[in-house]
Amino acid sequence: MTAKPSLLIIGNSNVGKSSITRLLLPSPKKFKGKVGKQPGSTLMIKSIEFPQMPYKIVDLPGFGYMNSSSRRREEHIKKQLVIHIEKHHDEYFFSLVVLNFLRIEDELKKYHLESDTTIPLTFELIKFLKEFEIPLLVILNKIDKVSVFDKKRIISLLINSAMDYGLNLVQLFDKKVRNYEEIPYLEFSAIKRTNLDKLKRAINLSFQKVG
Ligand SMILES: Nc1nc2c(ncn2[C@@H]2O[C@H](COP(=O)(O)OP(=O)(O)OP(=O)(O)O)[C@@H](O)[C@H]2O)c(=O)[nH]1
Ligand SMILES: [Mg+2]
Repeated sequence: MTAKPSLLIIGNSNVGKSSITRLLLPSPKKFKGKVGKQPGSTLMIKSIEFPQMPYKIVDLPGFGYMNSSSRRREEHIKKQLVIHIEKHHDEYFFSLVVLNFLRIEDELKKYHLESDTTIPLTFELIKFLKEFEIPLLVILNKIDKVSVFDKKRIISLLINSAMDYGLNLVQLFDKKVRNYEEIPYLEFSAIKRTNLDKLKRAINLSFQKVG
């Protein structure tokens, strides 16, 4: 491989993708990030590259919530993400599926617990990345905003729901030997930098496998 491999950062709008991207850069000050969501339906996918960084980062624009974008546009954005990944999956050595901790419960309620015909987007995304054999880490971001009690409850709910879709979520670095079928997750806070060391370690381990 001549070009640098890429790290994919994917998730809904406002979950903290750009904040996490910033934490991974050698000189975050040079990174302007994306200023808000463009109301247009064109999806800008652009990678971030630094000479000191052995990989590129693709911080995908978030596909949003119904109130901020129309359903049709959202479908359009999703379709473009799918096309992008289908076309570029070879370039990705690792992906971070970022979730906003505060929204997990609502998503599961709406699309899993109270509906038999839908699949939560998070699980759809995980299955999709797995299909293309892109290793992934689920980041449960904004952990600073929940109590220890809620944290445990929501994580259990997430793990149990994922199981219903054949997805086996396990805490990152919980076990020595990791089965390919297991999907690691990491409690995280971009604001407090909680578990940033673990995140970097996971990325580096994955990078070493391709480098
Ligand atoms: N409390 C808390 N807030 C966070 C955390 N991470 C990000 N935020 C805030 O969440 C908001 C959205 O963060 P971004 O990094 O812009 O989110 P994004 O996923 O890149 O959003 P889009 O580009 O619109 O898809 C900002 O106000 C951040 O400061 C976190 O760990 N804890
Ligand atoms: Mg962003």
